[in-house]
Amino acid sequence: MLLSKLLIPITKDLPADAKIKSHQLMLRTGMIRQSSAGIYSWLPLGFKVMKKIEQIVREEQNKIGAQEMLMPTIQSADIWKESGRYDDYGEEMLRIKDRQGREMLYGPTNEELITEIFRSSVKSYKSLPQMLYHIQWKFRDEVRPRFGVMRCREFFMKDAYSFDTDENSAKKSYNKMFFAYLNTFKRLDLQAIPMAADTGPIGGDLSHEFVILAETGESKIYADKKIFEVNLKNFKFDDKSLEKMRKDFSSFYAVTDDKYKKDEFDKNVNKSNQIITKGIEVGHIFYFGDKYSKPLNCFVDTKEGKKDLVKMGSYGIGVSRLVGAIIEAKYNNEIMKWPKAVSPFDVVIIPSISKNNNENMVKASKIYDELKKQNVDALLDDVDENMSIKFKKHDLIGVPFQIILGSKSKENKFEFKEVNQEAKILSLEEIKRKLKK
Ligand code: P5A
Repeated sequence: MLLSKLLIPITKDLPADAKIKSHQLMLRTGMIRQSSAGIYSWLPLGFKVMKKIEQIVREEQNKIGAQEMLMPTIQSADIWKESGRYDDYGEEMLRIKDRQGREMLYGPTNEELITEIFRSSVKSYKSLPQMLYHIQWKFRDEVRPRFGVMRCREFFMKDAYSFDTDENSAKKSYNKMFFAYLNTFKRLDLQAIPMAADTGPIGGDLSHEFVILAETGESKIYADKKIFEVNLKNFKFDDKSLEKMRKDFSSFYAVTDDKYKKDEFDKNVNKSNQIITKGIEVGHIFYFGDKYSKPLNCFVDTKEGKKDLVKMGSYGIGVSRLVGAIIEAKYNNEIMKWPKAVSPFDVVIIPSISKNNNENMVKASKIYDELKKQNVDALLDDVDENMSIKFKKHDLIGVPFQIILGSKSKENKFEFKEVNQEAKILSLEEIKRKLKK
C-alpha cells in the first residue's frame, strides 16, 4: 500500500476527552473515528489491526473444537422475557420496536439466543459436548462510555457457548476455553492473568477474568508475581492436564478490587512478590450450569433414558477492546510498536525524497514490488515530506520494521530498523530473510 493512497487521517489535535494513550493514539493515527458517544467507525488502519486480532481469536477457538457461526445483532425480546433478563438488564439494553410494534433489542450478549437455537436443534446426549461461537457486534448502553474502544456502547466481541450433559463434563469445556484464552493472549504478545471473578449479570458460580497489566486499566488488581511462572507449555490438551493447568493458575493469589482482602493478600503472598497495579479485562469466562437452560426449557435425553437440563458456560473476548489494550501495553516514550502478529503492515519503506533526485523513490518502489511478490505486506511512504516528520509519523503508526533509504543507504544496501533497536545496514536478500523469520 502506498501511504499517499491510504486513508489515514493523521491529526495533531487531540479531543479533550481522550484521556488515555490508546484513545489518543487511535484518534491521532486515524484508526477510528467517533460517530456518536461510545460508537466508532473503524478506518482502514484500525480495521486491519482488529481483523488480525479477530483471526487469531478465531484460530484458537477452532483449535479447541469450537464451531463458528453467526447470530444477528437484533434479537426478539421474547426469549429475554423467557429467561427473565429482559427486566434485569435495565437501561444498558437498547430496546427497539419494529414497524409491527414488536419488541426487539440490540444484543448485549447471546446466552438466550444460543439456548433457543440449541433447544430446537439438539435432543440427545449423543450430540454433546458442543461448543459454538460467533464474532459479532454487541451494544450496551453504558452509563459512561469512555477511553475510546475500551468502554464503548457498540463493540466487537467473540462470544462462545458450551453445552454439556453434566457439571463434570461442563468443567472440562471450561478448561479448554481457559487454555484457548491463554494461548490467544500469548499470540497477541500479551501477558494475561486469569483471575477468579464475580459473575455480574451473566450469572453462575465459576468465573475468570483475563486481565492484562496496564496503569490505565479500569480494574485495580492484586496478584502474586509467581503466577507468571506458570508455563502453558507444561500442559497437554487432555482433560487431566487441563484441569491441572487451571488449578495451577488458581493456586496463586490474583484478584480484582471486589474480591480483594488485605489480610488474605498479605498472608498468601510475600511482600516482594506482591503486584498491586491496574489492569484491563480482555476476556471473561463463566460456568453457569442451568441458569438459562432451566427458564428456557432446554433439555436433552440422557444416557439413562431421562431428560436433563443442559449445562452451559459462556466465554467472551473483547476483540475491539483488545486493539486499545495492546496499545496500552506496548506504547512507550511516544513510540508505538505493534506485535508482529497484528501489526497493520509487516514493514514500512521510508525513502528520503527530494524534488531533484528521485533515485531513492525508484529504489524504494523496486523493493516494494519485490516484497509484494513474497507476500510481505509493505507500506511505502511515498509522501514528499522531510525525514524527521516521516520518522515521527511512523513512531506513531508503529509498524515494527522499517527499511530506510536515506543518507546511510549505499548502492544495494539499506538501513533496516526494528523499532526501539539499533539500525543495521543490510542487502534486500538479508532483509527478506529477516522479515520471513
Ligand atoms: C461472555 C460471552 C459476557 O458478555 N456473555 C457472552 C459473556 N461477558 S462480559 O464480561 O460482559 O464481556 C466479555 C468481554 O467483552 C468486552 N467488553 C467490552 N468491550 C468494549 N466495550 C464494552 N462496553 C465492553 N463490555 C465488555 C470485555 O473484554 C469483556 O471481557
